[in-house]
Amino acid sequence: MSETIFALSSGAPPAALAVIRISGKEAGKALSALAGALPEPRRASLRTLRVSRETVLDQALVLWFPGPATATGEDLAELHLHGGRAVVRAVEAALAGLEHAGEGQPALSIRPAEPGEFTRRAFANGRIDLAEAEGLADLLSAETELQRRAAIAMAGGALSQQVHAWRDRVLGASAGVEAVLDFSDEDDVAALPTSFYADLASLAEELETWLSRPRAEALREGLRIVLAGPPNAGKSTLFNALVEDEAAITAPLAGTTRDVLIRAVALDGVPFAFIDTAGLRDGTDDAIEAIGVDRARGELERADLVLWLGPEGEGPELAWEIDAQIDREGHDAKAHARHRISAKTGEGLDDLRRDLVSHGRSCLPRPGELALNRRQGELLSQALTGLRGAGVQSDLLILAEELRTARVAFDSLIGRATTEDMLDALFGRFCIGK
Ligand SMILES: Nc1nc2c(ncn2[C@@H]2O[C@H](COP(=O)(O)OP(=O)(O)OP(=O)(O)O)[C@@H](O)[C@H]2O)c(=O)[nH]1
Ligand SMILES: [Mg+2]
Repeated sequence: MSETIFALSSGAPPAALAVIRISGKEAGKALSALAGALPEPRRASLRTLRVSRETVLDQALVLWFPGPATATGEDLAELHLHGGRAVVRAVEAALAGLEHAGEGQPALSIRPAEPGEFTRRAFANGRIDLAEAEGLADLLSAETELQRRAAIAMAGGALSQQVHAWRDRVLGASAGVEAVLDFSDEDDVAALPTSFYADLASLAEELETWLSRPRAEALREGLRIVLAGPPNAGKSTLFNALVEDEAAITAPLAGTTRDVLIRAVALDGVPFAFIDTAGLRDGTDDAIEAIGVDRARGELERADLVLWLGPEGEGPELAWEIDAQIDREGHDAKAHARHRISAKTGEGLDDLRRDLVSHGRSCLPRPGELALNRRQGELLSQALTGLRGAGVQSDLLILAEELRTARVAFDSLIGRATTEDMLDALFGRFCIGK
């Protein structure tokens, strides 16, 4: 942790500008080794960067942020370079070279940063908590407007504030229990406040509401829409129409699709993952097709929604009944289809898309609404279990223990109690330079 790190924090060169960040105890020394005397803090200054008196690297805007009130909580420097590949490479090489003593320059403890290492330091130094770091990771990978809005709320600490508030309520309840336990040694008969159990119940209800909301993963990965039905139902043709690409092979041959094909598409800013599957049929003597059918069944189980193109009423529960290929002569119409479409002529497709978008909006977090990810959801469930246990407990020692469980879960949620594995997994999601 004591080493100073550096990395390109802007996108891949070439570009107009490239930003290299340097963070750590020796960031100031590294900056002045290249740019001369340290500039005024938090003010952009134009400098000539050099590795030696003769060798000019670039003309750059440099910024100096002395810690600890910085993004990482450490001394931090930024070099805004011309964004050419060779420029970036030369400056990176010069920074890496500072590891060795040079012309009147002692060796520095400096190295290239690992993925997410700047953010990890921000977390280690208490600049952001875990929920905020997760929000930041989502923000950087956000591709749709809905994802961006949810991530920005999380990164801004909205969930963290909520968790702190819940944690304080649990602490208050614990203090009440401790007080009674302390008094019980004396003659005075102490009791829990009259509203004690009602307060716990209302907190538990609040957590339940949060847990019942749509989860962040659906937002991140898109709503899983599986196209299913027997061979030749027209699944791949509809899939291609929905993803607007000839991604899947279609043919009059039954059993054309064997593998599972997934395409992520945003419709009206709502993220979907459309999934084409092998036609469902039993007793095929083609071993590969049989594997495809197994996979298709697996996808049905994981689907958020199934579009059923097979015989009416034979699809999974809650599947949307789709009457496909309605343009075909002698087409046998379904009696109660949610949509009648022809992927060939395009008939009915706009209605289907609109329906998907409005359904998607209803099962994804609403714009700006905080969505829990799996980790956060699990911890909140643990907290809820503790609270529910406490809510029916009259033995004060056990009650205190249940409340402690809830508190520990809240602590883990915001990262007061974490494991290295978990941190590796989270910060590994970031790119280098973040
Ligand atoms: N006229 C008409 N033909 C269609 C339509 N949709 C699909 N087809 C044709 O029906 C045949 C089967 O279509 P696919 O999309 O490959 O069917 P599938 O359900 O993916 O079939 P498998 O992959 O074998 O399970 C192809 O020849 C398509 O061109 C449609 O809306 N109208
Ligand atoms: Mg197919």
